[in-house]
Amino acid sequence: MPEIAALHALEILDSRGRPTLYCTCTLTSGAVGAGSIPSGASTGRAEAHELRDRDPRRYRGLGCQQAVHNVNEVIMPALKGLPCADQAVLDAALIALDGTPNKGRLGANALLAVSLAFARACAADQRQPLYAYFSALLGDMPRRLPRLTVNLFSGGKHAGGQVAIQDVLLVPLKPTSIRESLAMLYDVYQTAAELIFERYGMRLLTADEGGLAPNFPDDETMLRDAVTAMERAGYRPGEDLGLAIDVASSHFYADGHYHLNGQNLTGTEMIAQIERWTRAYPLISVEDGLSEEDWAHWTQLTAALPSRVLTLGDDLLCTNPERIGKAIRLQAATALLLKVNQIGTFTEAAQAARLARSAGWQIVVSARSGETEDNWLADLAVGWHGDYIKVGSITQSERLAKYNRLLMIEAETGLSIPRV
Ligand code: 2PG
Ligand code: MG
Repeated sequence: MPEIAALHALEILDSRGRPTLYCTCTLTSGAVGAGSIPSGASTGRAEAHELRDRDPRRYRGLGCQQAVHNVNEVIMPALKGLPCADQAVLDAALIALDGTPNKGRLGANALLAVSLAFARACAADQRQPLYAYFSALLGDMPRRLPRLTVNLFSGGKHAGGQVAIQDVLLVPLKPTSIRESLAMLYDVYQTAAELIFERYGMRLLTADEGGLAPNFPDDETMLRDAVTAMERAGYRPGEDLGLAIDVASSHFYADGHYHLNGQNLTGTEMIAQIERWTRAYPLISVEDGLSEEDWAHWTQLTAALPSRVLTLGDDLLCTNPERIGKAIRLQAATALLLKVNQIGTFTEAAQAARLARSAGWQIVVSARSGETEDNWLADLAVGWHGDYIKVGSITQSERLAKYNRLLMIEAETGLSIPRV
């Protein structure tokens, strides 16, 4: 049974230059694991608490020194020597030590950094790849590779709000390998960059996750330009490639209305708008089409969308088993966006994944807009048989680290992406 010999956290910087945590875990067997954790910008209100120092003189309040202190001075002494039969025992100890419903005392960032470093140390101890360790947490074996969903255009909180919709993503439908998917995506991304230069005079300047972010005149133009880029690159929209959108509408919802392109839409009007988009464009998934507390309309949206289109909950669900349970009861979604740092430990995220599967939902394993060069998300998506993975654009090393890891897993396992 592994025992923790040492835990050590360090404040490092993420892809936006903001502090985050890197943590190392050493087991008494000598096995060592380490990892770093991401951070969101368009966060859901129900997310577990990310502990920041709030000292405006340092990193504008975003420092993580307190969270580092919590790992090194609170969690380490409490867990040192604790026999950890498995991930569930470790995570339960972390949750008990924190003692709050939202990880508000020690910080979800402190807890997840430890949960991740321990997972890597156990995988090393058992001499297995991280994806195999993750799949064992679900009592399963890796079976498939996830389909890629890759940011093409960005707006909202990831691009200074020039349009309301946060992300338009490309989804390769034909390829059954990561290798072919990436080659296709590169083609379309570069074609789109040329198109954007031609139409908006904007060079290849990118948003937080590498999406192109010109001054689109309105939201729908993002969808239209995405289809044009696909066609110009020689692909058939809806056959070779589809589209996904992260509407992130909690962030433009106020006073019971959706403030989209100068209009004030009611929930019913917003649903009609989205439904129209799904008919006009090759959409396969709509994430956060409605605000995080607009539960009644979510049920109507799920009923209104054609079955080929996922009603995907991010801010709505926050990878939180209680909220997922409620959404299942209300038939308010058909897919879970899984972000481990929204809940804080791998054990709770696994519970969220199991629950989603039990309802027949699909799972999209997702990165955050603030990422590091760590690549554990690729292992997680394979280990938990994510139907999709969402990492950002095909640019910037913190994104490519995950695609490159998927390429390595693909070569090592011979697994493929199931045909649509
Ligand atoms: C999202 C994510 C990733 P953030 O909204 O789905 O795109 O953004 O990490 O900023 O919450
Ligand atoms: Mg989202």
